[in-house]
Amino acid sequence: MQEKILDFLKKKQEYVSGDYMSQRLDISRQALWKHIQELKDAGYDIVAVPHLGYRLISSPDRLYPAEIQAHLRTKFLGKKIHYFDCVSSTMNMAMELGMNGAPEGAIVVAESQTKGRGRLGRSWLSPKYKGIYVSIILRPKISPLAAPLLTLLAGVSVCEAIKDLTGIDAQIKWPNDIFIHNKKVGGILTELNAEMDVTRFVNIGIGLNVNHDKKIEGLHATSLKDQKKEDVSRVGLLQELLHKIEANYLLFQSQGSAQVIDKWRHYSLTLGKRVRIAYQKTHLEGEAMDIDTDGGLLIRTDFGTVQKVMAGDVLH
Ligand code: BT5
Repeated sequence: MQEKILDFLKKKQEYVSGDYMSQRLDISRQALWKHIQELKDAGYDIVAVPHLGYRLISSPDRLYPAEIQAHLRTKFLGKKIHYFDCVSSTMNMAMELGMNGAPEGAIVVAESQTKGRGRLGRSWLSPKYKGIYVSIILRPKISPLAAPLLTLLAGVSVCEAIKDLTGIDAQIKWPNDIFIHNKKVGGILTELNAEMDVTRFVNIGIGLNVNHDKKIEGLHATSLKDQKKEDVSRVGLLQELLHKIEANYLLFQSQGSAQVIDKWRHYSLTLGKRVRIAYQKTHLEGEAMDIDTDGGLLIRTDFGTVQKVMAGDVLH
């Protein structure tokens, strides 16, 4: 009901009479008033003037499903949104939903996380109403070995969405870090549920610093606001991000990984650099030459050999 009321108010952008809305929605004036109060509590600035009715002054920058879906240009991504004000980790929720048969394209969005996580048990700082913390459930018909490609696909989509919405050039540090001017602005965590050579579902978790103020708890990090010197619409960014991920995913499914990898090369911060890669207890040094068709990073070592790494932390 509240979505319908918002619809009326957003379409008109001026006063809408209470009588008109209650008639059209087939509810009493009192029920309408109650819904309006609830919308105000949720952060919508709505004024009421006798004889004129209600008018929406502004909407909060909250990642409410109705706000995200209002102008969402996707076919299936984000059609089902699980929204939380606070959650341990959107990855935990997505894993549970995936196990319980959630459809492809369902997403979990949170305004904050108490146990947001990165790779290898590292944590992801997720202050309230500042960032985007989202997990996307996909059910691709791919071998589990191809799952790293989805991390690259998500990275490309994040850079494209940031560029389109803010004009800022972001780059990807292999495999999953998003950087702006050499500071980390976002990260991607891909988790897989698979059996032998069958992928059941893949959860892509994306964390992005959007309206964080300059200092992010001593990390060498940045946010879009820090870069742009103004607030960025989290709703707008998430809509754009979902749109890009869906487009790249459809491209990947219909034509394979080549185009996504090409785009990745364009955004890469790693290729051509001398790198040191730490994976478990081993280290490898050399020049980051290219990305292989399966998403692995090809390193030319000092001995002239080429080695492929599929996971690890890169030091440029
Ligand atoms: C990542 O891991 O960068 C993946 C982060 C994925 C977070 C999303 S949020 C939605 C979804 N739900 C989750 O619980 N997770 C996903 P990694 O490459 O391991 O980097 C982790 C490191 O980044 C930490 O050890 C910190 O040094 C740094 N870090 C933590 N929070 C940060 C932040 N907000 N901004 C920049 N750097 C951060």
